[in-house]
Amino acid sequence: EDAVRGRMSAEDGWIKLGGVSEYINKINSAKRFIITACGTSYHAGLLGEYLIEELSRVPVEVEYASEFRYRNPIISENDIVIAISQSGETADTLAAIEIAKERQALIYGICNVIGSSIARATHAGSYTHAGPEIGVASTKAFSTQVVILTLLALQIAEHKGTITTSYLRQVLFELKNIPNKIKETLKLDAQIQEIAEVFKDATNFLYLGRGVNYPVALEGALKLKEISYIHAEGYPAAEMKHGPIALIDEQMPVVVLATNDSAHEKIVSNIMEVKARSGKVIAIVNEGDTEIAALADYTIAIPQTEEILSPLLTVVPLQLLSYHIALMRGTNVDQPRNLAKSVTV
Ligand code: F1P
Repeated sequence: EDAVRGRMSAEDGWIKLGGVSEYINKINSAKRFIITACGTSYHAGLLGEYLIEELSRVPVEVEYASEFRYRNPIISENDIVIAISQSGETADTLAAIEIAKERQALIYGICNVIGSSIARATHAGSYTHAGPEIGVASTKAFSTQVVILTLLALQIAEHKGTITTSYLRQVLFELKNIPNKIKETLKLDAQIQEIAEVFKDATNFLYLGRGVNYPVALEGALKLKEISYIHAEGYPAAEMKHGPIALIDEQMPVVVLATNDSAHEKIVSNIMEVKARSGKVIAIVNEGDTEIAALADYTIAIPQTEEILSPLLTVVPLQLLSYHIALMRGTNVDQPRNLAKSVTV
């Protein structure tokens, strides 16, 4: 709510991100964005690519900062580099910023911790105001990073005229409903706990998503790995047939993000492919989607929303699923082994 409050008004379609006014013309007229981050923040960045390209038609590249920093990336002074970090202290992301700065790009930071090293190293940016992340694994930071990237994409799109005013108003209006819809989604906790009980001893999980829900599939898999130490992979649903399908048998739980209206039929056929190989499907669907509910072994029905905003809801059941499985396996969900809150080396 904080990330939205004070920065937009659904009534008049006006959007203003905090901390960007000085550079607003440069941001609105950027020829290319390069997004760099690590872990969960990288997944938010990948979603940022889908949002910015879809809405504003400006090209976006996304790369792990841990790779970007060690190669010789092509960056020019006309690029805007968006660096995303919850802690604001991740060494790889800081190093990537330094490279981009040497090449005279404008650096836009999206950080949660006020006054952090990354926040200080950037030229402009927005704080996520997610509040302290108590656990090591990022959760609410992801949601707020996505809100900022959505507002940024809408702002550029409005400036470029690539979306209509009525569409802009519709999305902003719905964005204000998202906190309540997240509260509704959190009420599914008991049902998700029951599903966790069924799959807590699984040794592998597959997560599938399309479009804006592909980065959410990656994030769901990462959360499971981070806190319950189960091997999990996220894939674009359509990529399954190019390899991972070989892994599917009755031992393989497959979490399918199935809320995208624009790809409903294709998601149905992905689920049928999994079922034909005896995989166990846990589908995240829109309330009222009886077609997918009839195919899946387990269905988690969440409130309907605008497709581009759906990751703000679909990520929640995946976080809860990882949380309950981790608790049942007796791992420390706040302080997982081998993980640090800020990876400063
Ligand atoms: C990046 C990150 C987190 C992850 C873990 C290790 O941190 O990969 O996403 O959950 O805490 O670090 P940050 O740059 O977003 O602070």
